[in-house]
Amino acid sequence: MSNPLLQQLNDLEQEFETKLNDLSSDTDKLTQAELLNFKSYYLGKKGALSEILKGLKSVSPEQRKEIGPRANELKDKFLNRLDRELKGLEINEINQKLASKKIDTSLLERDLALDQFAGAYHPRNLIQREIEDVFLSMGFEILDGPHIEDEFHNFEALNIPADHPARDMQDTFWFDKSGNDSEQSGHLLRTHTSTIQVRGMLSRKPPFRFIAPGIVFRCERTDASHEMVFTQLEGMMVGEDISVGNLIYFMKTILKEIFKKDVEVRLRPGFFPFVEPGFELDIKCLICNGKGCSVCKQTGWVELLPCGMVHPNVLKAGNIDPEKYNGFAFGLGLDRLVMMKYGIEDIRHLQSGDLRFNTQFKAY
Ligand code: FA5
Repeated sequence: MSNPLLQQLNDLEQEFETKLNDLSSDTDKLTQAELLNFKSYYLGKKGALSEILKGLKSVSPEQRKEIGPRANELKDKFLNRLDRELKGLEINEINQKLASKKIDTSLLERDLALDQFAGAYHPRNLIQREIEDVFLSMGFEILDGPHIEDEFHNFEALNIPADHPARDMQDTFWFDKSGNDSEQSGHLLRTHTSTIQVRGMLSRKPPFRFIAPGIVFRCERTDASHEMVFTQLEGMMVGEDISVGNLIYFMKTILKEIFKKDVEVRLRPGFFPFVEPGFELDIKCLICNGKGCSVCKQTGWVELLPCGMVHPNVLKAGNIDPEKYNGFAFGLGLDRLVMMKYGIEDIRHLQSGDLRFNTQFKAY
Protein backbone atom coordinates (compact mmCIF):
# COMPACT_ATOMS: atom_id res chain seq x y z
CA MET A 1 0.00 0.00 0.00
CA SER A 2 1.47 3.40 -0.99
CA ASN A 3 2.15 5.95 1.71
CA PRO A 4 0.61 9.36 0.73
CA LEU A 5 2.33 11.31 3.53
CA LEU A 6 5.74 9.99 2.46
CA GLN A 7 5.02 11.25 -1.05
CA GLN A 8 4.06 14.67 0.36
CA LEU A 9 7.31 14.81 2.35
CA ASN A 10 9.36 14.00 -0.78
CA ASP A 11 7.54 16.74 -2.68
CA LEU A 12 8.18 19.18 0.16
CA GLU A 13 11.89 18.40 0.05
CA GLN A 14 11.99 19.12 -3.69
CA GLU A 15 10.07 22.36 -3.27
CA PHE A 16 12.29 23.50 -0.38
CA GLU A 17 15.46 22.91 -2.42
CA THR A 18 14.19 24.69 -5.51
CA LYS A 19 12.87 27.73 -3.66
CA LEU A 20 15.95 28.09 -1.50
CA ASN A 21 18.21 27.88 -4.54
CA ASP A 22 16.16 30.62 -6.18
CA LEU A 23 16.37 32.80 -3.10
CA SER A 24 20.10 32.40 -2.50
CA SER A 25 21.09 32.85 -6.14
CA ASP A 26 21.14 36.60 -5.52
CA THR A 27 23.07 36.90 -2.21
CA ASP A 28 23.48 40.65 -2.62
CA LYS A 29 19.74 41.15 -2.32
CA LEU A 30 18.85 38.30 0.04
CA THR A 31 18.29 39.52 3.60
CA GLN A 32 18.30 37.72 6.93
CA ALA A 33 14.59 38.58 7.38
CA GLU A 34 13.71 36.83 4.11
CA LEU A 35 15.58 33.72 5.17
CA LEU A 36 13.88 33.67 8.58
CA ASN A 37 10.47 33.97 6.90
CA PHE A 38 11.40 31.13 4.62
CA LYS A 39 12.41 29.06 7.64
CA SER A 40 9.13 29.62 9.49
CA TYR A 41 7.14 28.84 6.30
CA TYR A 42 8.64 25.32 6.23
CA LEU A 43 9.58 24.63 9.86
CA GLY A 44 7.39 26.94 11.98
CA LYS A 45 4.60 25.67 14.29
CA LYS A 46 2.07 26.13 11.52
CA GLY A 47 4.62 25.53 8.76
CA ALA A 48 4.42 23.16 5.82
CA LEU A 49 6.15 20.27 7.61
CA SER A 50 3.77 20.46 10.61
CA GLU A 51 0.77 20.62 8.27
CA ILE A 52 1.80 17.39 6.56
CA LEU A 53 2.36 15.68 9.90
CA LYS A 54 -1.21 16.53 10.97
CA GLY A 55 -2.22 13.77 8.52
CA LEU A 56 -0.48 11.14 10.71
CA LYS A 57 -3.82 10.47 12.47
CA SER A 58 -5.30 9.00 9.32
CA VAL A 59 -2.55 6.56 8.35
CA SER A 60 -1.89 3.03 9.60
CA PRO A 61 0.61 2.40 12.45
CA GLU A 62 3.10 0.76 10.01
CA GLN A 63 3.01 3.81 7.74
CA ARG A 64 3.44 6.11 10.78
CA LYS A 65 6.68 4.23 11.65
CA GLU A 66 8.11 5.16 8.24
CA ILE A 67 7.03 8.79 8.40
CA GLY A 68 8.49 9.71 11.83
CA PRO A 69 12.20 9.15 10.93
CA ARG A 70 11.73 10.66 7.46
CA ALA A 71 10.15 13.82 8.96
CA ASN A 72 13.06 14.17 11.44
CA GLU A 73 15.56 13.65 8.64
CA LEU A 74 13.92 16.43 6.61
CA LYS A 75 13.78 18.79 9.58
CA ASP A 76 17.56 18.35 10.22
CA LYS A 77 18.32 18.77 6.55
CA PHE A 78 16.26 21.99 6.29
CA LEU A 79 17.85 23.40 9.46
CA ASN A 80 21.39 22.65 8.25
CA ARG A 81 20.77 24.20 4.87
CA LEU A 82 19.24 27.33 6.37
CA ASP A 83 22.06 27.60 8.86
CA ARG A 84 24.65 27.53 6.10
CA GLU A 85 22.76 30.18 4.16
CA LEU A 86 22.51 32.44 7.23
CA LYS A 87 26.25 32.15 7.95
CA GLY A 88 27.09 32.92 4.34
CA LEU A 89 24.85 35.93 4.55
CA GLU A 90 26.55 37.20 7.72
CA ILE A 91 30.01 36.86 6.17
CA ASN A 92 28.77 38.58 3.09
CA GLU A 93 27.42 41.47 5.17
CA ILE A 94 30.68 41.75 7.13
CA ASN A 95 32.67 41.83 3.91
CA GLN A 96 30.41 44.53 2.53
CA LYS A 97 30.88 46.62 5.67
CA LEU A 98 34.66 46.14 5.58
CA ALA A 99 34.79 47.11 1.93
CA SER A 100 32.89 50.31 2.67
CA LYS A 101 35.35 51.19 5.48
CA LYS A 102 38.56 50.36 3.62
CA ILE A 103 41.50 52.55 4.68
CA ASP A 104 43.57 54.03 1.91
CA THR A 105 47.07 53.72 3.38
CA SER A 106 48.64 55.41 0.38
CA LEU A 107 47.27 58.72 1.70
CA LEU A 108 49.95 58.83 4.43
CA GLU A 109 52.71 58.43 1.90
CA ARG A 110 51.41 61.19 -0.25
CA ASP A 111 50.84 63.60 2.62
CA LEU A 112 54.45 64.00 3.77
CA ALA A 113 53.54 66.72 6.27
CA LEU A 114 52.03 64.05 8.52
CA ASP A 115 55.48 62.54 8.99
CA GLN A 116 56.54 65.53 11.06
CA PHE A 117 54.04 64.65 13.74
CA ALA A 118 55.07 61.02 14.06
CA GLY A 119 57.06 60.53 17.30
CA ALA A 120 60.80 59.91 17.13
CA TYR A 121 63.32 59.08 19.80
CA HIS A 122 65.98 61.64 20.60
CA PRO A 123 69.33 60.33 19.31
CA ARG A 124 70.70 60.42 22.87
CA ASN A 125 67.92 58.10 24.04
CA LEU A 126 68.56 55.72 21.16
CA ILE A 127 72.24 55.38 22.09
CA GLN A 128 71.53 55.25 25.83
CA ARG A 129 69.10 52.36 25.31
CA GLU A 130 71.65 50.49 23.22
CA ILE A 131 74.32 50.89 25.88
CA GLU A 132 71.88 49.83 28.60
CA ASP A 133 71.05 46.66 26.65
CA VAL A 134 74.74 45.81 26.25
CA PHE A 135 75.46 46.28 29.96
CA LEU A 136 72.31 44.48 31.10
CA SER A 137 73.43 41.51 29.03
CA MET A 138 76.77 41.61 30.90
CA GLY A 139 75.08 41.47 34.31
CA PHE A 140 75.15 45.20 35.19
CA GLU A 141 72.30 46.95 37.04
CA ILE A 142 71.02 50.36 35.95
CA LEU A 143 70.94 52.96 38.74
CA ASP A 144 69.58 56.49 38.99
CA GLY A 145 70.33 59.36 41.38
CA PRO A 146 69.17 62.89 42.28
CA HIS A 147 70.13 65.93 40.20
CA ILE A 148 70.41 68.07 43.36
CA GLU A 149 73.27 66.70 45.41
CA ASP A 150 75.21 67.54 48.55
CA GLU A 151 78.93 68.18 48.73
CA PHE A 152 79.55 64.78 50.30
CA HIS A 153 78.25 62.78 47.32
CA ASN A 154 79.51 65.14 44.61
CA PHE A 155 82.97 65.81 46.03
CA GLU A 156 84.06 64.63 49.47
CA ALA A 157 83.28 60.92 49.15
CA LEU A 158 85.03 61.03 45.78
CA ASN A 159 88.29 62.10 47.40
CA ILE A 160 87.82 65.79 46.49
CA PRO A 161 87.98 67.73 49.80
CA ALA A 162 86.82 71.35 50.06
CA ASP A 163 90.20 72.90 49.22
CA HIS A 164 91.05 70.52 46.34
CA PRO A 165 91.79 72.28 43.02
CA ALA A 166 89.79 69.58 41.15
CA ARG A 167 86.62 71.34 42.38
CA ASP A 168 87.48 74.28 40.10
CA MET A 169 87.38 71.99 37.06
CA GLN A 170 83.74 71.26 37.79
CA ASP A 171 82.26 74.66 38.56
CA THR A 172 78.52 74.37 38.98
CA PHE A 173 75.30 75.96 40.20
CA TRP A 174 75.05 76.19 43.99
CA PHE A 175 71.99 76.62 46.14
CA ASP A 176 72.14 79.68 48.33
CA LYS A 177 74.54 78.93 51.21
CA SER A 178 73.97 82.27 52.92
CA GLY A 179 70.25 81.71 53.42
CA ASN A 180 68.73 80.84 56.81
CA ASP A 181 67.69 77.43 55.60
CA SER A 182 70.59 75.32 56.89
CA GLU A 183 69.13 72.30 55.11
CA GLN A 184 70.09 73.86 51.80
CA SER A 185 73.65 74.80 52.57
CA GLY A 186 76.19 72.83 50.57
CA HIS A 187 73.69 71.70 47.92
CA LEU A 188 74.42 71.93 44.22
CA LEU A 189 73.39 70.64 40.81
CA ARG A 190 75.52 67.53 40.36
CA THR A 191 78.54 68.05 38.13
CA HIS A 192 78.98 64.41 37.16
CA THR A 193 77.25 61.06 37.48
CA SER A 194 80.11 59.85 39.73
CA THR A 195 77.81 60.79 42.64
CA ILE A 196 76.01 57.52 41.90
CA GLN A 197 79.25 55.60 42.54
CA VAL A 198 78.90 56.74 46.14
CA ARG A 199 75.16 55.98 46.36
CA GLY A 200 75.71 52.59 44.69
CA MET A 201 78.54 51.59 47.06
CA LEU A 202 76.61 52.63 50.17
CA SER A 203 73.51 50.71 49.19
CA ARG A 204 75.01 47.34 48.18
CA LYS A 205 77.70 44.84 49.17
CA PRO A 206 80.47 43.72 46.81
CA PRO A 207 80.69 42.16 44.34
CA PHE A 208 78.47 44.44 42.23
CA ARG A 209 78.46 46.16 38.87
CA PHE A 210 76.20 48.93 37.64
CA ILE A 211 75.84 51.78 35.17
CA ALA A 212 74.07 55.08 35.79
CA PRO A 213 73.07 57.39 32.92
CA GLY A 214 71.85 60.92 33.65
CA ILE A 215 72.12 64.64 33.07
CA VAL A 216 74.77 66.74 34.80
CA PHE A 217 75.32 70.49 35.12
CA ARG A 218 78.37 72.70 34.88
CA CYS A 219 78.95 76.41 34.71
CA GLU A 220 80.71 76.33 31.33
CA ARG A 221 81.12 78.48 28.27
CA THR A 222 79.35 76.58 25.55
CA ASP A 223 80.98 75.69 22.25
CA ALA A 224 80.73 72.93 19.63
CA SER A 225 81.61 70.23 22.20
CA HIS A 226 80.62 71.82 25.55
CA GLU A 227 77.17 72.35 27.03
CA MET A 228 76.11 73.53 30.50
CA VAL A 229 73.59 70.70 30.77
CA PHE A 230 74.86 67.47 29.27
CA THR A 231 74.67 63.73 29.75
CA GLN A 232 77.08 61.21 31.21
CA LEU A 233 76.91 57.51 31.74
CA GLU A 234 78.74 56.29 34.81
CA GLY A 235 79.90 52.72 35.26
CA MET A 236 81.33 50.90 38.27
CA MET A 237 82.41 47.36 38.98
CA VAL A 238 83.67 46.27 42.41
CA GLY A 239 84.83 42.83 43.47
CA GLU A 240 87.96 40.86 44.23
CA ASP A 241 90.91 40.96 41.82
CA ILE A 242 89.48 43.36 39.27
CA SER A 243 92.17 44.54 36.88
CA VAL A 244 92.86 47.24 34.31
CA GLY A 245 92.44 44.41 31.78
CA ASN A 246 88.77 44.07 32.84
CA LEU A 247 88.34 47.83 32.50
CA ILE A 248 89.77 47.92 28.98
CA TYR A 249 87.60 44.94 27.96
CA PHE A 250 84.38 46.70 28.97
CA MET A 251 85.41 49.98 27.32
CA LYS A 252 86.20 48.19 24.06
CA THR A 253 82.90 46.30 24.23
CA ILE A 254 80.83 49.51 24.46
CA LEU A 255 82.59 51.11 21.52
CA LYS A 256 82.34 47.97 19.38
CA GLU A 257 78.60 47.61 20.08
CA ILE A 258 77.83 51.26 19.41
CA PHE A 259 79.92 51.90 16.31
CA LYS A 260 79.64 48.40 14.84
CA LYS A 261 83.01 49.04 13.22
CA ASP A 262 86.58 49.57 14.35
CA VAL A 263 87.16 53.09 15.64
CA GLU A 264 90.57 54.47 16.53
CA VAL A 265 91.05 55.19 20.24
CA ARG A 266 93.96 56.21 22.41
CA LEU A 267 94.49 55.64 26.09
CA ARG A 268 96.56 58.14 28.03
CA PRO A 269 97.09 58.89 31.71
CA GLY A 270 94.40 61.13 33.17
CA PHE A 271 94.02 62.65 36.61
CA PHE A 272 90.82 62.29 38.62
CA PRO A 273 91.11 62.24 42.43
CA PHE A 274 88.70 59.29 42.65
CA VAL A 275 90.72 56.84 40.54
CA GLU A 276 94.29 55.59 40.66
CA PRO A 277 95.60 54.94 38.07
CA GLY A 278 93.33 57.12 35.94
CA PHE A 279 93.04 57.20 32.16
CA GLU A 280 91.57 59.31 29.43
CA LEU A 281 90.18 57.29 26.56
CA ASP A 282 89.89 59.50 23.49
CA ILE A 283 88.32 58.65 20.15
CA LYS A 284 89.70 59.78 16.78
CA CYS A 285 87.32 62.59 15.78
CA LEU A 286 84.76 61.14 13.36
CA ILE A 287 83.56 64.59 12.29
CA CYS A 288 86.88 65.48 10.59
CA ASN A 289 88.50 62.01 10.53
CA GLY A 290 91.29 63.30 12.73
CA LYS A 291 92.19 66.27 10.51
CA GLY A 292 91.13 68.83 13.12
CA CYS A 293 87.84 70.75 13.51
CA SER A 294 85.91 72.80 16.05
CA VAL A 295 84.55 69.67 17.79
CA CYS A 296 88.01 68.24 18.54
CA LYS A 297 89.52 71.69 18.95
CA GLN A 298 91.84 71.02 16.00
CA THR A 299 93.54 68.12 17.85
CA GLY A 300 91.96 65.26 15.89
CA TRP A 301 90.91 63.53 19.17
CA VAL A 302 87.78 63.82 21.32
CA GLU A 303 87.79 63.15 25.08
CA LEU A 304 85.09 60.57 25.53
CA LEU A 305 85.57 58.01 28.24
CA PRO A 306 87.65 58.86 31.31
CA CYS A 307 88.13 55.88 33.57
CA GLY A 308 90.40 54.20 36.10
CA MET A 309 90.76 51.93 39.09
CA VAL A 310 88.69 53.12 42.07
CA HIS A 311 90.81 54.99 44.65
CA PRO A 312 91.01 53.22 48.07
CA ASN A 313 89.70 56.38 49.80
CA VAL A 314 86.56 56.21 47.64
CA LEU A 315 85.99 52.57 48.57
CA LYS A 316 86.38 53.52 52.24
CA ALA A 317 83.82 56.33 51.87
CA GLY A 318 81.48 53.72 50.40
CA ASN A 319 82.00 51.40 53.44
CA ILE A 320 84.03 48.92 51.38
CA ASP A 321 87.27 47.40 52.64
CA PRO A 322 90.02 48.39 50.12
CA GLU A 323 92.26 45.62 51.45
CA LYS A 324 89.77 43.03 50.24
CA TYR A 325 88.07 44.63 47.27
CA ASN A 326 88.99 46.80 44.32
CA GLY A 327 87.26 47.91 41.14
CA PHE A 328 87.05 50.21 38.17
CA ALA A 329 84.86 53.17 37.25
CA PHE A 330 84.27 55.18 34.10
CA GLY A 331 82.31 58.29 33.13
CA LEU A 332 81.27 58.26 29.48
CA GLY A 333 80.38 61.57 27.79
CA LEU A 334 77.13 60.43 26.21
CA ASP A 335 76.46 63.52 24.08
CA ARG A 336 79.89 63.34 22.51
CA LEU A 337 79.42 59.66 21.77
CA VAL A 338 76.12 60.51 20.03
CA MET A 339 77.91 63.23 18.03
CA MET A 340 80.57 60.76 16.89
CA LYS A 341 78.03 58.08 16.04
CA TYR A 342 75.79 60.30 13.91
CA GLY A 343 78.37 62.84 12.67
CA ILE A 344 76.75 65.79 14.51
CA GLU A 345 79.09 68.72 14.28
CA ASP A 346 77.74 70.81 17.19
CA ILE A 347 76.59 69.57 20.60
CA ARG A 348 74.07 72.42 20.81
CA HIS A 349 71.84 70.72 18.20
CA LEU A 350 71.04 68.07 20.81
CA GLN A 351 69.28 70.54 23.11
CA SER A 352 67.83 72.72 20.36
CA GLY A 353 64.41 71.06 20.37
CA ASP A 354 64.38 71.55 16.60
CA LEU A 355 62.04 68.97 15.07
CA ARG A 356 63.96 69.05 11.78
CA PHE A 357 66.96 67.78 13.74
CA ASN A 358 65.24 65.41 16.16
CA THR A 359 63.13 63.51 13.64
CA GLN A 360 66.10 62.46 11.51
CA PHE A 361 67.04 59.61 13.81
CA LYS A 362 65.25 56.29 13.77
CA ALA A 363 65.60 53.25 15.96
CA TYR A 364 67.63 50.55 14.27
C1 FA5 B 1 84.17 63.37 34.92
O1 FA5 B 1 83.10 63.97 34.98
C2 FA5 B 1 84.43 62.17 35.78
N1 FA5 B 1 83.41 62.04 36.76
C3 FA5 B 1 84.50 60.94 34.87
C4 FA5 B 1 85.10 59.71 35.52
C5 FA5 B 1 84.27 58.78 36.09
C6 FA5 B 1 86.48 59.53 35.52
C7 FA5 B 1 84.80 57.66 36.69
C8 FA5 B 1 87.02 58.41 36.11
C9 FA5 B 1 86.17 57.47 36.69
P1 FA5 B 1 85.09 64.77 32.92
O2 FA5 B 1 84.89 66.10 33.55
O3 FA5 B 1 86.25 64.62 32.05
O4 FA5 B 1 85.13 63.58 34.01
O5 FA5 B 1 83.77 64.43 32.07
C10 FA5 B 1 83.57 63.15 31.52
C11 FA5 B 1 83.15 63.23 30.07
O6 FA5 B 1 81.97 64.06 29.98
C12 FA5 B 1 84.15 63.92 29.16
O7 FA5 B 1 85.09 63.02 28.65
C13 FA5 B 1 83.29 64.44 28.05
O8 FA5 B 1 83.02 63.43 27.09
C14 FA5 B 1 82.02 64.80 28.78
N2 FA5 B 1 81.96 66.24 29.09
C15 FA5 B 1 82.64 66.91 30.04
N3 FA5 B 1 82.29 68.22 30.04
C16 FA5 B 1 81.35 68.36 29.09
C17 FA5 B 1 80.57 69.47 28.60
N4 FA5 B 1 80.65 70.68 29.15
N5 FA5 B 1 79.71 69.26 27.60
C18 FA5 B 1 79.57 68.01 27.06
N6 FA5 B 1 80.27 66.92 27.47
C19 FA5 B 1 81.15 67.10 28.47
